[in-house]
Amino acid sequence: MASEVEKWVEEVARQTEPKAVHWCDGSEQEARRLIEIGIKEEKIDGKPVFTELNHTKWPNSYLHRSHPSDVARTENLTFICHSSKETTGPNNNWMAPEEAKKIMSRLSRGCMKGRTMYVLPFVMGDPDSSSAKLCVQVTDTSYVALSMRIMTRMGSTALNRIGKQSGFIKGLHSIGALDPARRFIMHFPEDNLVWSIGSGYGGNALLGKKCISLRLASWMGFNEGWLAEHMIIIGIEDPKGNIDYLVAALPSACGKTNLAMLRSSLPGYKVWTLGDDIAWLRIGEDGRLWASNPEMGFFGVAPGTSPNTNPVMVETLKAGTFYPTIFTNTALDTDTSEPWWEDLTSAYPPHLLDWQGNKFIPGQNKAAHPNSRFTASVLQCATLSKKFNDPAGVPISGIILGGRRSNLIPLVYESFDWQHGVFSGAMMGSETTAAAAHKTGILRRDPMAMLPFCGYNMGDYFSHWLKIGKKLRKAPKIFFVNWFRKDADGKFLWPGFGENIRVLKWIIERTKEISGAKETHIGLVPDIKSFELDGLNIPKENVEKTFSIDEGKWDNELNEAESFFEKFGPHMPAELHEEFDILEKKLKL
Ligand code: SAT
Ligand code: MN
Repeated sequence: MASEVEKWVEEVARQTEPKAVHWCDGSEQEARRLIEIGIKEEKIDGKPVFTELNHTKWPNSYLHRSHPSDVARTENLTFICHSSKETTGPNNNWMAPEEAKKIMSRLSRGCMKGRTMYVLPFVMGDPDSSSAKLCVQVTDTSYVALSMRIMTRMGSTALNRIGKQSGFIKGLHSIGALDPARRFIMHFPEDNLVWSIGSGYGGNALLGKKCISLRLASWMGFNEGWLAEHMIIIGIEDPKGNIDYLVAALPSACGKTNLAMLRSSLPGYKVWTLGDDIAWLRIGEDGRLWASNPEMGFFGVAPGTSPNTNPVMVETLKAGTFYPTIFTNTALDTDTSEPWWEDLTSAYPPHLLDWQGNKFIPGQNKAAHPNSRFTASVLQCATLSKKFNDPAGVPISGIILGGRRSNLIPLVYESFDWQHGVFSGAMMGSETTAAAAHKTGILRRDPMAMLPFCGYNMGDYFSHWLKIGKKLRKAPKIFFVNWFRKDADGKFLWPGFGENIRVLKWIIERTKEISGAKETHIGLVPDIKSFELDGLNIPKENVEKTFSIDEGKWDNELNEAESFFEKFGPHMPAELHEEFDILEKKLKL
């Protein structure tokens, strides 16, 4: 008898009409074949899917150029299709499930004609962990199939586990006509289904990423008592060899990957990497919060990644072996067949093709697309934590939330308690980046860096955070960071990158109550005496400036937060309104 998966795959094939169906086993041989297909056979918009790069300098790496209209997540075409609009909330685009399915069925009819449908069975999370989720995605492009093999635990092991059971998470993806007018990324939380058509790019197409691990998983977490968050997971080793674990949420393209692989400027301190994008957080039997990364790969922003800003990532990208490394929409050095992007080297190589494959002329445009990406396995990362594959995850001492703010928000501060931390996270704002297709540099509220990824009403999401806090017997402290504060001349006040270890050190010491802090209206900022300044080559006054609170300038922040909170009406927990009133009173005194 056909299993549940086989039946579903058959049904999808009947609808999409591929020329062949290939069940992926995740083997190296299969990956080689996918690459060959992408180089020699499959075409997207008349162009090959992969170009081979210089394997001496960048082993097993390939360049992919996506359609020029398809270079970032498209939030306006992303929908949550729950039967209740109210449950979906004003933070999501909503469509009734029946209507959405009608549209998607129409767009999907025969959409894989002439193409191969790849069936990708995968597990999100360690297969031996009770929190792992079994998933199957179908796709009609070798780029997505190969990328999913890097990004998830994909192949026969997953398929065996899925076996004949029902209840696996389904992802149906087709690049369709690659036409923005016929592009949708639809989520059906009640059916455990993501249906995406018309885009081959990143978060729109690698469905294990934002669609499953955040939008669907956040809803599952709400119902099952855990949290799916847009967070990195890191271990900080001190000179004595103690390791403390932190999670940190930052919006896309705000330095999460750099923080996840930070090379410390302080002697004796080391950062161990467990994840650079997504964390699933559960309450352990010991009453602490435990984190694990459901993914297996990095899908990071290339521009700005350099031997100075993130040497570990550059080394990771050059360590392609069993898993290939894919570059998407970077430039190409035609003399050496190497990938290139802004800041990788200080000068432009003499002969470059830009991200669209045209001759690059400096000064006219960007060589690499600002949201160009790399895809690489975590197993290539020299700083990968030994705990990465621990089914239990790691116990968390502190939660960091942050955004990109040119002014107002201090380099680091600590919330007074869990409820105050959730409130401060709920009113968090960030300037938009190129990770999504919209105008960049606009300030928008982005609570917990989850605005584009919370799969249900964000008012209920805040209540869920409060509830989790009450259940934790030893709740981690909640901190806020902002690496991006500028001075009056528009220059960054804080050097960032490897120096961020000083902020992490203060945070860890605060979780152990061994470093000092000063109380302000918004939270606790470092007491300069307990902040590590040794060897830092910026004046102490500048550091103090990064901690400063301009109490007179918070009017706009309060107004924006107030109207943001209002959107959620009765779903907004009363506790956060109370916190708002307290802060407003303090700031207006
Ligand atoms: O395009 S993705 O959503 O996968 C990456 C990101 O925006 O963080
Ligand atoms: Mn992300």
